[in-house]
Amino acid sequence: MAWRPIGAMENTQRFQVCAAPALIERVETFLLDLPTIRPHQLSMVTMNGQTLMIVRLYCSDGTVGVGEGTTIGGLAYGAESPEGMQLAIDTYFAPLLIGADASHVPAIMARLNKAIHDNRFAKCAVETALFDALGQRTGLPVSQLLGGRVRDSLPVAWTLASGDTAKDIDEAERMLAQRRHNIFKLKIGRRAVDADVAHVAAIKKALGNRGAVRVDVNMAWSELEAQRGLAGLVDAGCELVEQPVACADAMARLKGRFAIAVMADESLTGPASAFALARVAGADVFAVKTEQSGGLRAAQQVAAIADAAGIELYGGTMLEGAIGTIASAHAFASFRDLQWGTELFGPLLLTEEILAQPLQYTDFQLAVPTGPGLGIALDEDRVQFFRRDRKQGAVVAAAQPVATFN
Ligand code: MUC
Ligand code: MG
Repeated sequence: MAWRPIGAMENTQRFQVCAAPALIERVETFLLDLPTIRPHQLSMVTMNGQTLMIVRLYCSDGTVGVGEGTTIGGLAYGAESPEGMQLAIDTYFAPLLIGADASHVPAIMARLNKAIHDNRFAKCAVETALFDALGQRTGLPVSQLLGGRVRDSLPVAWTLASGDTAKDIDEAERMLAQRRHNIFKLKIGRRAVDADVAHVAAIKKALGNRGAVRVDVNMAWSELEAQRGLAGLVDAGCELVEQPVACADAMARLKGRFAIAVMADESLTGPASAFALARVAGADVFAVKTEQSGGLRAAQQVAAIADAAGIELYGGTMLEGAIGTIASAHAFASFRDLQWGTELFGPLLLTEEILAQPLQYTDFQLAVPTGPGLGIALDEDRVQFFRRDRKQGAVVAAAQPVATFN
């Protein structure tokens, strides 16, 4: 596309749009409970559903920005939960947000970071809503507000986590036939190391060169188990192992010992941890997650540290729904390098659609929207239908548990 100067009139209008204050008038939060298409088994929890914490910021210029916070299995994965995020935003974030000029995203985030310790997932949800509103105000997609996109679509891996080898192979075959995914991440770490390695080997043997196979141990192994596990995974044809152990020093000792990439996930809790991990050469690859990083710009900082340290990049997920997934997509689209693609499949794990137009997954890629802000529109009727507060009482009491613990 040829570069053209913006006309004087257009320029003035743009300036006026940005210069006029857009004060945050109201902060709304609510929870959506959505079932998963099948139980999703991780080493520490089995998910039967996902809870999305939605935040909406209503601004005085009429723009409304939306953001999302999710976790995995309530509190099974980290210190924040959807319910906790809602409480934190209503009680502590909202008084700091009301009356602020919503266009000043870094200034608002600096204010939140000064007043509120940690709470990275909730901060990510709020920052997403601020960028969404700013995008609508300026007519720009969030990826442009983050500095500009390097790619318009992102490769998307699928996680095989049914807990059954034959079912996982069938699922992978369906994904390949639909041309939806050809990279597969297997959740392991629940069973004995040898049984897990046999599971991985069977799936890789069935898929051959048609599908790449990676594993996520979610920190379940000791260093000794990891030594045996990594050797077996290499023989099985697995190309990458995600967070085999919890300890960053142990990750560093494992890295480079076997012909398999070692990727950090849980160890990465924002730019400071990324720097610490880079210093001990604790990973070949960073799984950058926007929520775990503390926001979209913090995720960019994690990526910049990786770039500087020669560490490769992967766009991770906290199994976000459509809003969080597309917010991450805008951030990952702005990364200079994304050598290992992404796993932004969260909405596909849920039985219910909450967007007016579903996200576009075609030819193994997710398209990054080009419209203003996040570039998505919610289906308000469906959103209202799945709100937890709408169902309070008998229905909730009879509901399936969202997660079961191992
Ligand atoms: C994780 O640990 O990476 C990402 C994909 C998936 O199935 O679980 C998440 C969490
Ligand atoms: Mg992981």
